[in-house]
Parts: sequence; C-alpha cells; structure tokens
Amino acid sequence: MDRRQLITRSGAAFAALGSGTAFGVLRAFAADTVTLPFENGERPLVKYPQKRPMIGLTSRPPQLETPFAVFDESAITPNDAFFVRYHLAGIPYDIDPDVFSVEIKGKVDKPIKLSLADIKKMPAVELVAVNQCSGNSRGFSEPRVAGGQLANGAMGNARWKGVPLKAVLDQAGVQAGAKQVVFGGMDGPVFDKTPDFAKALDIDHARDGEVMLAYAMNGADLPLLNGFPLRLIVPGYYGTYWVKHLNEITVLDSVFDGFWMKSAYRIPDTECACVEPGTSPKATIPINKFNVRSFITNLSSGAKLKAGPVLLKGIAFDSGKGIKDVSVSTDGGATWLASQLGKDLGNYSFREWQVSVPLTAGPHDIKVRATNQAGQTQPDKPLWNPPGYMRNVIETTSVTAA
Ligand SMILES: Nc1nc2c(c(=O)[nH]1)N[C@H]1C(S)=C(S)[C@@H](COP(=O)(O)O)O[C@H]1N2
Ligand SMILES: [Mo]
Repeated sequence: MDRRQLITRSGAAFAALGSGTAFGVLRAFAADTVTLPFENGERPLVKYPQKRPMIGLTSRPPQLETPFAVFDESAITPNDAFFVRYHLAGIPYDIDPDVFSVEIKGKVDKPIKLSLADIKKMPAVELVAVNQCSGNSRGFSEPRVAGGQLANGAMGNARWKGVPLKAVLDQAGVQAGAKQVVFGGMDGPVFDKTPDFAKALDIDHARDGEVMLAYAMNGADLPLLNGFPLRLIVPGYYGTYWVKHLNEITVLDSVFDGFWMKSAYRIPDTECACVEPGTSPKATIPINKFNVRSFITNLSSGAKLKAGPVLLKGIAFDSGKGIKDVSVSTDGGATWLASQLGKDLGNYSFREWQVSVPLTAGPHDIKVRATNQAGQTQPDKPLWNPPGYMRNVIETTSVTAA
C-alpha cells in the first residue's frame, strides 16, 4: 500500500466515525471500562483508528486519556497511546497531505503558503517534549470544578520533528511593530456557537527558535487525532498552545483577543496560579508554562507488597529548566530519599527516576517530589483554581507491605 492509499483508508475509517451506525458499532466494541479514582470516574475503553484502547472522556469530539500504565513502559509515549484533546466536533478526518498547506500572513512583508513538501525540504530539527493538557488531573480538584474530569493521563512525551517556527516566519518577513502570532487549525465548530479554536504567542516567544512546526512524532507521521499533518510544538507550555492541523499563522500588531485567549484558558494572576478553594480570582492571565510534576508509575494505590526492598520508579518533568532531583518518602513525607535519575532526553522531556526503598510491614503512604534546576518544586497541599488547571500536588500512593 502506498502512502496515498493509506491516508485514504484511514480517512475512510475516520469518515465512518462520523456516521451514526459505524460509530455505534465502535462504541459497542468498548466492552471494557475503567474506573478513575474519583466520583463518577467510570469510563469506557474506546478504540479509534491509529490508537490502542484509550480511556474515553467524550466521543464528539473524541477526547481520549492515556491509560496510566503506559507511562511505566518507557519515557516516550507511543503514538497509539498518546492522549487526544479537542474542543470542537468538526474534525478534519480526511486530509490530503499532498494538497495541505499552511498560510503565513498578516504583518509580514510577503504572505506565503507552504506545502508539506516545502516544509519537509527545510532543515529539520528534533526535540523531545512533554505535551500536557491544562486540565490534566482536574478530576481530583476539591471542591470539584466543571470541565473534563481527567485523571493523570492527559499528558504524553514524544520526539517531535519539524522546522523552527522562526524559520517559517523569517521566510515571510515579520514587519516592525509585530506583537503576537495567531495559530489556527483545520477543525472547527459544527452546530455549536463555540468560537473557532485559535491561540496566540508573543512575537519574541514565537521567534525563540524552539517553538516548532512538527510533521513527525516518534519517527512517524503525526496520528490524525494528534494533528496530522502539521502541528505547533510549544516546549514547556500547556497543550492548549500546541495547535493541531495547523494551517493558518497570522502575525498581528496587537494582542489577539479571540475567545480562547481572552476568555478561556486563563489562570489567576497570583504567584501560585491559585486562589482560596471555592473563590474567584480578582485578575487572570493566559495560562503559560508547566509547573513541576512527578509520578510513581510502577505502583498504584491499594497495592499489596512483600515487606523488604521495593523498587520505585517513575517520571518527572517541568517547563524546561530541567529536573534536578526526585525524592521519595515512604512515611507520608516525614523523611525523604533521593532517587537516581534516568537518561537525560532533554530538558523538556519526561525524566525517568528510580530508587529502591526498604518497606517495613504495614501501611505506607509513598510520596514523590521533584525539584527543578531553578529550585521550583511541588506543593504538599493541592493548589486550587476555578478551571482546575495546573494540578501538581505531591502525589501519594498508599500501599500495604506484609
Ligand atoms: N486544532 C486544534 N488544536 C488543538 C486543540 C483543538 O481543540 N484544536 N486543543 C489543544 C489542547 S487544549 C490540547 S491539551 C492539545 C492536545 O494535544 P493532543 O490531542 O495531540 O494530545 O491540543 C491542542 N491543540
Ligand atoms: Mo488542553
């Protein structure tokens, strides 16, 4: 099968998703369910083209969470297990990569349209980086908040290949006075009145050489549901900026005031991006960089273990300062033991860690806490904000050894 046939085929599979019957059949295959550890946490395991069974949050549009066990398999999240987040139901299921182009316009000397082939001819760059949804772990918010009730699977780490956004902007020639760059994708609203999804970055950020237009992920084309054939990669920033099916780049001489910047994806304008639980912030700013997080991946709460040495392993990440230390506690946080960090895949990547701890007989609250090169770490108590963004409390895994 050549590439064209393959695309057409997967296009057909996706087109079928749009029709009631085929969709019903697919749903009927979702025999298995999982229960996430919060109220109303029952979820079907659903199967989409190019994906293994994933935790289904919504079906129109598809929103899929990665089963957490995947994070124990490797520091790189496989394409078929990478989470999926969409806002609008009009997803471009049938994209022809030979016809696709991205337009660069607005405050530029020379508006241009680049085909995928044009982009692939440019010098390529590669970067391993975590993509995490702002609302990852939102389901644990207390008091509970509106929005997708996600556990910890709305994140993933991949090796992205593409071209620097800067190189593309330079081709068009950004004019003096440019303030922001707006990114639009091919998906859109269907019947709903929700405004089209568009995100903006400040011009200096857009030209930092790190923000990238990616056409490949872990050595393969992007899966359709992860933005085929081209998406934005904004290292260290929440996934909301990582616009998929990217076909419009507009340079503005003003601050973009679209709904998804002005009204949505905003955090309290406070040091912790948090407010007193249940209250509203006085002022808000657009969500931006990741805070520090760490997880144990090889044990889950409720596990029964043999007393004696137990190997703990997991992952940590931050916004790109780099992980300096990951420590664990087996006594609920009274004492901490440093772990050994695994292979360094770059500052924007998941960093693996592991450590053997002696577990005495009885119950243990095992905690993990990461610190980055800037000295930033994780809070003991969850920080709260109304949209349930940026959860990064020190995670606790409760096990019993006998
Ligand atoms: N075109 C488009 N791009 C998008 C979105 C979207 O709805 N449409 N959602 C954003 C959000 S909020 C997240 S968290 C990431 C998720 O990327 P993924 O679906 O590849 O995991 O895509 C971002 N890019
Ligand atoms: Mo997101």
